[in-house]
Amino acid sequence: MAPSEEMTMIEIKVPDMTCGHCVSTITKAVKELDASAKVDISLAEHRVRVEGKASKEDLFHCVAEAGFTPQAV
Ligand SMILES: [Cu+2]
Repeated sequence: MAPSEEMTMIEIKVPDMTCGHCVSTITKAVKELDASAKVDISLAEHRVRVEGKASKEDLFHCVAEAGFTPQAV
């Protein structure tokens, strides 16, 4: 198999993400962590889905640093 960059899909819950401003803050924070990440957020479900190279631990840390409370799904 040819070597390739590993992309993983990580899903977390962020209950204190409550408006469009929170969504843009989190999106920006994740993009700073991994510029190539695909970020898909459902505000209604308080769900953040990230497809990229960051680990779940990195993502939790990043969302917490942005001022939110990440939770495992
Ligand atoms: Cu908000």
